[in-house]
Amino acid sequence: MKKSLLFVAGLILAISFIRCDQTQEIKYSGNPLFDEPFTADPTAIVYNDTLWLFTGSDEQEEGVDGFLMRRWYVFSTADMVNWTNHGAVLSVDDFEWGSHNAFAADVVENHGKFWWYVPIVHADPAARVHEGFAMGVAVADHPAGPYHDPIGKPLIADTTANSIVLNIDPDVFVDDDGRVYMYWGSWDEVRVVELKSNMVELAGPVMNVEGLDNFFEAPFMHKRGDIYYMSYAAGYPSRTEYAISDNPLGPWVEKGVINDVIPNSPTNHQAIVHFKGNDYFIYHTAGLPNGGPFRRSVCIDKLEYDENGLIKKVVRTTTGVPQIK
Ligand code: FUB
Repeated sequence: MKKSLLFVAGLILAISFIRCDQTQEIKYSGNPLFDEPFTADPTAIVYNDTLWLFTGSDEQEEGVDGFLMRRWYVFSTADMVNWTNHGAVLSVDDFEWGSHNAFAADVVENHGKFWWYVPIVHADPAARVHEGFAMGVAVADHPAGPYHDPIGKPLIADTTANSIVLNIDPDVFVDDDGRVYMYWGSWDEVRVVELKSNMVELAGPVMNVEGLDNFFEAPFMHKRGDIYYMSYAAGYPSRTEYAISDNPLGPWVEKGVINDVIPNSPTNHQAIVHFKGNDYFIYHTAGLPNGGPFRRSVCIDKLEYDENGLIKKVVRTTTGVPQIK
């Protein structure tokens, strides 16, 4: 008994050491945010006066076509200038059912835990009825992890009734009344399903989301006051458009373009976050000197609303956002 306790304690120490070892302080110097690694598909939350940024990782070699994505990173900042890279704390290997393609994910806090929803190609050929992507979840007690898959299976797969051809880009939103919604979509199809409060089970059927004009992929929900904002990649190459509603299930009213198409990258996957009195638009470009459509980098610029609560078009900069004093 004692021996096994010692073994477990040793293991925990070793894991903490590996995690600490990955942690790296970085100074932000404009857009793109980091010189390395290549980061894509950002999402962010605010926790403990800190902005936590979660990204995918573009590992493809220069000049080679196709995504090579196996893991997701965590970064944090208290002032938008001094960042900590907590390392690639989650990978496809953390999901027994998953095989490859660590595409755009989303993290949300609920019940004091951090839930990281990910799309990955299913390892079981029998589960690959369409494009083979499935979406599962990992959970942790802290935004920087460690994360584990609490259920050992995906929540949505090709075999789920009314799922779509390419089940990617999950976006989970916890409303003020505690209800939880998971949106996802690609190739012009958008879906939503309500999740149970335990965050790991579907609470009802998969429903279509209608009314998001030109929808291509990357749905992202945020709420400001009583207005629900659904932003998304529209068309391909994609610009970012958005729609608003007074209900998380719509109907949606189209409100136009937030961000134009980006040079060199047909994707620019956005997230919107409010932090210490400022609103931020987080997205990726291919802006590093050796970047490209499969070697993307996260950028942050200011997001502004007009007096009617409508989002103004983002002005992309290379200088980025100022330090929060
Ligand atoms: O990064 C792979 C895919 O490209 C994402 O899932 C999409 O949102 C697009 O950014």
